Amino acid sequence: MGSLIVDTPVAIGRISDHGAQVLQWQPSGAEPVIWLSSHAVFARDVAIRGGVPICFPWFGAGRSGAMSPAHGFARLVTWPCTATTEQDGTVTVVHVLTQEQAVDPQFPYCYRMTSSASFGDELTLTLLVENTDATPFSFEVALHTYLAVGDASSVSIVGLEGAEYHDKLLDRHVVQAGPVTFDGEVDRVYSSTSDVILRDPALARSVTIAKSGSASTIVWNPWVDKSRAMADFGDEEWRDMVCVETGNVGDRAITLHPGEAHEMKVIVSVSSHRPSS
Ligand code: TA6
Repeated sequence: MGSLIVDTPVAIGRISDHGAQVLQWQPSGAEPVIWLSSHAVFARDVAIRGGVPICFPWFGAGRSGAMSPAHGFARLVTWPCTATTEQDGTVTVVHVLTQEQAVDPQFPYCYRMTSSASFGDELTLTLLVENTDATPFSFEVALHTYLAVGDASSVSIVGLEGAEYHDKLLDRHVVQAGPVTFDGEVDRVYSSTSDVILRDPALARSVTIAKSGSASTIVWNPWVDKSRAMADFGDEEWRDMVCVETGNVGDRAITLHPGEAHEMKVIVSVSSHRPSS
């Protein structure tokens, strides 16, 4: 399970061939922006807890609720790394996955997924899905981004005001009023194409998640009980992270006809509120 380390004057980063999963990103002068559990397990067929897992071809248990493994197979397999380039301190790493490396009877199609991760003063992740089959297929996809925060109970997310979301805990559809804040477990799928900003007063910074090709934003924090129930998640680590995920899930799933492709992109950037020393 190889991984590539990025260390330039512009940024530090790390990406694993396992799932083509970003594990670390820290632009120069900033605290780490991507969170990785200290209890993460690195093994075949195991999802790495943290970073930016790629969920494909379904999200969670899928629209039927019966799909397994959770969040699909793409994050559980080794993706061939096809290119690594560097320009002015920004390093871009490309991985490609096809049915040659990963196939599942629940998704019996020919496909090509190209993941591009650029580690610079911003983190730019691009996911291109191509239908290389002779028949149409539908899929869900998400970049399940774990953001490092100073204290989840004090962060707020702006940009989702007025958006409808499926509250997975209550199994109800609700309209978001005001910023998203956390005083317990949160697990919501928003129908939104908007960029969002996570405000983190404990780290005196804001993290912007700008996106294209995505109609779903998923927000998750497991809080205390669920953190304690997960073996690969520290009991108190819920305070150190918030997931703001970029995807197309549920009724926003994508259908591609033969030869068609869909691109989803997210650009993560950080701005400090500390008075300049
Ligand atoms: O993105 C939120 C979510 O779907 C939650 O329901 C929770 O299951 C989380 O993903 C983590 O899923 P995982 O399979 O990585 O443990």
